[in-house]
Amino acid sequence: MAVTSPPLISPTVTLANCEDERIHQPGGIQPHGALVAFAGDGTVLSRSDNFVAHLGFDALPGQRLGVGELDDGVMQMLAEGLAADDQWVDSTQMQRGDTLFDVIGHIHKDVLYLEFEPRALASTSFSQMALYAQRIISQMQRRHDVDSLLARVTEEIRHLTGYDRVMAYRFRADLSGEVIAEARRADLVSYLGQRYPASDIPAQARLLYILNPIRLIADVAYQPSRLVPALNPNDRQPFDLSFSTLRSVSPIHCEYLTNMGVQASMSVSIVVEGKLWGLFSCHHMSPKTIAHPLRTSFQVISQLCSALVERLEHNHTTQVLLNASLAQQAISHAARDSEDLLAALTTAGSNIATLLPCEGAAVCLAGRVQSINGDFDDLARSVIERLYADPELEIFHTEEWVHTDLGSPDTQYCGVLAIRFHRQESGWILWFRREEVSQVRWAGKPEKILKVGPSGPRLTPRGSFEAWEEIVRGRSPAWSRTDLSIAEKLRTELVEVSLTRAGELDGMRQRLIAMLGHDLRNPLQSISMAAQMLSSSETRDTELRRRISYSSGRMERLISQVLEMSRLQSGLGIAVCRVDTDLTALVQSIVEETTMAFPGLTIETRIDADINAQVDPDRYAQVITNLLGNALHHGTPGSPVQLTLSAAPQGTRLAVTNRSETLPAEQLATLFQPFKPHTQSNPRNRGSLGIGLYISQAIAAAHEGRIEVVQGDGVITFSLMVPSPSAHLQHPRRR
Ligand code: BLA
Repeated sequence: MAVTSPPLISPTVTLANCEDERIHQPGGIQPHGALVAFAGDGTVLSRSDNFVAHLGFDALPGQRLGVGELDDGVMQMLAEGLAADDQWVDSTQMQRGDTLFDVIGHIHKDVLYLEFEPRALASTSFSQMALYAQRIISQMQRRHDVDSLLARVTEEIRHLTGYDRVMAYRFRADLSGEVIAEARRADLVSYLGQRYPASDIPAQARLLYILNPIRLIADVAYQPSRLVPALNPNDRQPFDLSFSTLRSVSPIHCEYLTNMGVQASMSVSIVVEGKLWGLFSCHHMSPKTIAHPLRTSFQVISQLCSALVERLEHNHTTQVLLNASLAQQAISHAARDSEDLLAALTTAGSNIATLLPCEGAAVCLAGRVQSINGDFDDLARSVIERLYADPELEIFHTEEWVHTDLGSPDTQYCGVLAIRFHRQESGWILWFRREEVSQVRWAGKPEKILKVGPSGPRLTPRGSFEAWEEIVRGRSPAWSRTDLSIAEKLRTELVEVSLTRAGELDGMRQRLIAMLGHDLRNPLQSISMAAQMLSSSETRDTELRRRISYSSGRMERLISQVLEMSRLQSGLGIAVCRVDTDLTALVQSIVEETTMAFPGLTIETRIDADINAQVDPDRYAQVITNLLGNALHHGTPGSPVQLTLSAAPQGTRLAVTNRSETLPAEQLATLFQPFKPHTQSNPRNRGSLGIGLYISQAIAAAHEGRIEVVQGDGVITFSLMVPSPSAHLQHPRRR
């Protein structure tokens, strides 16, 4: 049956289907050798149309080849192959007339292929070559870094093979690549350091180069020899030449090489951890092949090189991970032992900014932000605000964070790596990297040109490879896989620390409630007895009345604080009902009430007139009472307390200032935490639970505001900031 041959390549290769070119089924081979394909029973399925020209006899489909045609060695190799499985590869030599052929056999998808390559005349003595290869190999093992290893190997490969230019080419994360080592003929311009776009080696080619690490183009101007017949009669498919050494290569790639001024090429893959890490690319300015044994040596060198690169990279990663793990252990210890997680993570020495290469970092927890090595508060808040939207997100990284509203462009931090370690308390760690302006030397402007040719529109390789410089802005150095795994490890660790702490806190709460139940019973009983006495005696004992109302009021506050605390810790949050409130009047009335309740206390006020705001008046009052109460209990006795209320377009600010001893940093850091150990030690505040500020901060947060504390010059100021509902918020909302 007549079979029409498929075209040697797909008829059109366009922008869209460039990666679809079936380079493993080109329908033909390069003509510097000949190919014959056999079925499992030893009969010929197909052969290249130059077979007779090379071998002097034909291999007719359906027939077997005999001893008159192939010599004994090849016949024996063929017989062994036909008896073997799919993994079979072998090679031998055959003399026919004046020509010595390398005969290379392999099986792929049930087809046995024999390829005949005439040996170029002036090939070096192979024993000499073997010695040489051995020398290269022993030299390679002495290299301790990837760059110097590849520099050495490219030199040696050029020596071994005689190509005009030998390059080591490494793929980057975006699959563009870079020439990282080069050995070349003195008169050629250097390509070292040049960048080539990913599309220069399309995906299907990269995939094929992992399977078959070696390919050779003897002369880019070749006319392919077709396989006849073109389809395998057994499955009606074109022959799969993935492992053929003579495979006809993509004409687009030949055009590419021609544009580069190259006439012959060879490349050998560098495969690391199963991935195409890079390749050795060899160019020759005139047609060139190298003999099969030499190619095999090159392949062995390249395989060894791959193994060494893998080992060197692995050693490097191991060292980095080991250092990080020591630093991380120190951080975790500090986090476990400290009362204040935020402080533990940001304290100088072993802090999280030392864990990864970065310019600075920030830790956020429960609405507080602590920056390291700079001021990242606003940036951290804006990042979290955006990440917050995705509840599943646990780790995030980018090299191109865009934040036009923050900072001037020259201090831009484009690199952000963030981990979420505490869901309920919105606990995040962020690392920042500054923009790295890089100059990329592309080999020619990396654009593909769509040309309409005889076979329709298709993508063409660029016509010029003259260096074309691009300034890349707005990107930081990339976060490596190692960086990400260090961050992820810390995240897991901190999630665990947070859970343990939550468990401890829960235990503490249980104990507290038990204690309260016990401790409140006695005063309650005595109050009720006193009240009974009062009513029975009908004495107008004002002192007794005042005591009763003071004690019961305090107990009421304690009880409601405990209830609120328990609500907060169960994640129920603080309920607020915001209404239009005359804040000026509200604050004034609370100041008056407090002054009456504590006659010894002087409150100096500066309350701006006519301030209205959307707040929950009861909750707002609760915060003021708490702040004034703190000033009374912790301030220098007898000194006045200042209270100011002011408004700005962004919102309102209420500040309470009192004289006080300077609080140590550790105490300052834990002020807003519940159950602070130092609360109990203050004789003027005995019986306080130390949860007032914790609740006040939660109330502020429920108003989308916050309480801030500053101290200095013997005074301490707590400010309650409540933003106007329209003001832009730069921090995440608590849920
Ligand atoms: C193949 N492209 C290749 C190969 C290399 C490169 C090394 C392997 C074949 C060989 O050994 O020659 C690219 N060669 C380079 C680069 C350097 C080099 C980057 O020396 C740098 C120094 N190429 C294009 C376009 C397309 C394209 C536009 O520029 C497709 C539309 C395709 N390149 C392409 C294809 C192959 C290829 C299809 C596979 C060739 C084959 O194996 O059949």
